[in-house]
Amino acid sequence: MRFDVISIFPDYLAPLELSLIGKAHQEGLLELAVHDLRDFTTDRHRTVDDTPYGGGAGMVMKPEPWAQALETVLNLPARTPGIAEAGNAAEPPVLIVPSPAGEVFHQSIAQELSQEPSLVFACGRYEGIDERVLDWASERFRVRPLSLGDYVLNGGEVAVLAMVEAIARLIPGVVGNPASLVEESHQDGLLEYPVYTKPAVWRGREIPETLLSGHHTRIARFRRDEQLRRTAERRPELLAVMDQEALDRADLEALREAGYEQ
Ligand code: 6GU
Repeated sequence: MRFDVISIFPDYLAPLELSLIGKAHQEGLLELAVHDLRDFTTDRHRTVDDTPYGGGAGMVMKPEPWAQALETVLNLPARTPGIAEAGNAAEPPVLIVPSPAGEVFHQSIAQELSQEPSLVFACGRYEGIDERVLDWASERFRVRPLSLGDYVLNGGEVAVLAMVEAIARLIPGVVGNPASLVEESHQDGLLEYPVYTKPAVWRGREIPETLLSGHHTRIARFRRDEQLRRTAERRPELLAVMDQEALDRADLEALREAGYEQ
């Protein structure tokens, strides 16, 4: 899978060379290139912004450097062969535009995007990119404006770090133990259960005794109850949208005990 990121702050994306994602890049499990938008300007000052038509505060990103950058990325050599390559070969690549005005990014979107052979990220700064770029790009890419949530960042770079990490870790081989992907928050619509390690008593605090029982069925039930309790307490809206078929009698009992009324 290939990732291309276009930004006026390419150094902002340096953390992608660290940890599991960096290792996956080194090992060739994914291709990653960061492009400086200013390399696609033609004036002496490498200008990427200008004042907004209609007036108002702030600056807007000029369209032409974006078109030059996006055309260049479209013509880059083929990505690393990936699992989804054959199935998606005919489709235009996905262009992700991080924006607080986008659709909210979610584990299911990460899952979907991890199946793509190629993802391009266009990091806007200032008040945003001239809207005509998105219109022009929609004839060459499948454009996805995506937001991290309902708060405002100064630009798309931090959002791209989060999205690339969420997507890349779903690529087979990037995370060492694939089982650890299955038992995580949001994978089954519930928050994760709490975890403990040695010592069994730490500063006077014990671990839940079920975890010492060696009784796998009871441990699984304990963890499931903790997931339900936490989700009811912290994110009740997740339970409200959950497929009710996914809850058995023991689950409903745990929710009642947690004081969750549906
Ligand atoms: Cl994707 N971009 C910006 N600039 N701000 C955000 C965001 C994205 N998601 C939440 N806030």
